[in-house]
Amino acid sequence: MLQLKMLVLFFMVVSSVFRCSATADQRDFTDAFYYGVLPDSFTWGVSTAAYQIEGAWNEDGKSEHIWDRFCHEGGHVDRNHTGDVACDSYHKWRDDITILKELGVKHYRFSLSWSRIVPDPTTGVVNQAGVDFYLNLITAVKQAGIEPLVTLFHWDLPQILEDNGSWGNETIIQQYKHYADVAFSHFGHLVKYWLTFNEPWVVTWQGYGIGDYAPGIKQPATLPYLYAHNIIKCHAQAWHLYDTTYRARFNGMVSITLNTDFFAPKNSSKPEDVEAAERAAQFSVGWFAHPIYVDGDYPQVMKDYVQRNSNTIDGSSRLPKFTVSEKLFIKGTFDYFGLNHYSTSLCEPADAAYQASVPKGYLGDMEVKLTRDPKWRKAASSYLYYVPWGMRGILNFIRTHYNNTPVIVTENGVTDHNGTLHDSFRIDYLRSYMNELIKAVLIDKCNVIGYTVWSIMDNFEWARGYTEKFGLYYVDFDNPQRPRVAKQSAMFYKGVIADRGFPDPGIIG
Ligand code: GBH
Repeated sequence: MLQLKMLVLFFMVVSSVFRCSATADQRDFTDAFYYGVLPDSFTWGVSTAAYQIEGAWNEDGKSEHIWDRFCHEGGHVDRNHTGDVACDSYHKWRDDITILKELGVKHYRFSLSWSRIVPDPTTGVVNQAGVDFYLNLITAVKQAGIEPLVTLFHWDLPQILEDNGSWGNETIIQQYKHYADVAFSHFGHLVKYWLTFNEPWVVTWQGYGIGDYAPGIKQPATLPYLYAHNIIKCHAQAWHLYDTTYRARFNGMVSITLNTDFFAPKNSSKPEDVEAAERAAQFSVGWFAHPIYVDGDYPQVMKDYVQRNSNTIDGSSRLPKFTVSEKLFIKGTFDYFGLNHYSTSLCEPADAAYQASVPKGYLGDMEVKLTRDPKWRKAASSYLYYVPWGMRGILNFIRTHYNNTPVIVTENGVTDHNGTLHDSFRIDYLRSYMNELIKAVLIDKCNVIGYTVWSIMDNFEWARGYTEKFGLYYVDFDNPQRPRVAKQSAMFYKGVIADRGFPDPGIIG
């Protein structure tokens, strides 16, 4: 018995030593609150996306898209909620302008719905009502003194394209380019910041790998890689189109927004954990960022690991290859780096039990066991652990891996279930994440030029319906008027914007 106790004690001591060393370099990212302000040129904003706020799913010539279908099918979304009405921004966009002005933001990020503008991309006919809706919105945003930051594609693929072979059918590249052309030609004179895609990782992995997002397809070994390949080509086409045809006239910036956790080694004194963290990052953000920001091709470690896990008869890899001319075409197709960041994961090499627990394919190919520290605070969303130092970590990752490209954080925010107006946890989250961003800029010299809160108001949170709320403003989804009501966090963020960050209280006034 005594021996057993000694053994237990021994393991406790050993594991506590490991814990200390595990957080050694993470402690660099957890130092005290830092007072500092950002330059006037830094842009502060809020974010939304078409399907999450607009409603009017079948009005004025809009066609059905994959999220309409997914929601209407039933069985995919909590409580079978849909975006049929959502915040009704299609009709109430003037109310959105009112709260944007109230917050004092410098930019407003929203997305265009392909299905409104080109309802049938196989014919390419433009729907004037869809163009007019966005022209009114963009004009009003500009008149309010706010810069629109426009996402071309935030997940709402026209259903007809899904039925036509989805992102696997190469004709989608010309169809996407045509849609981008329509958007640039109609709105380009008013828009300074463009994004081609929101989170291709989520589109391909959650849509076609694990299938918890529309269209709900579960092919984790093949489709994410095949579809990502064409999405990258679509992105490059749109960027070149802007570069050759519109840049001289409009002088805007075109990029893509990538979502990523910060990937930290579980134990930073173990080289294999450090390596696992790098590999996880290359499989996540690097999958898209390496071709676009580095050399036109996937990260070498990703090519190696997918190859060795492919086990194909002919020895080929499940990861497709770019031709030499495609690489040249893709490399450098950016004007800034769009980053959506919410949380952090801990990394170590995958063991057999972990490999057996994940779907064979993308996740298994990575060979990294991803975990969360149980001590971290959790938001209402299952993936959203509150790890402020991860913001500083991921911004430094981008600085060192992508040549300190200018970054706009295009999303960051936190959830609850009830949408309380007294959202002190959201103030705490945003305050500490923004503070880490300010440290990254002022101490580490990361080239961050903008920050955007997800979201200005509670909205349709995809497979979670209206059960998880991210808003700075509360929306009552039982009230047909959908009034927008400021939470405490809205007034907090307004203050941060007015102060340009966190001025040292010693020098206020
Ligand atoms: C963003 O996605 C979206 O752009 C936005 O529309 C959305 O409303 C917002 O964030 C809040 O969710 O490892 O299987 O648990 C966030 C992207 C979604 C990526 C959840 C990670 C968890 C995948 N994240 N996902 S899983």
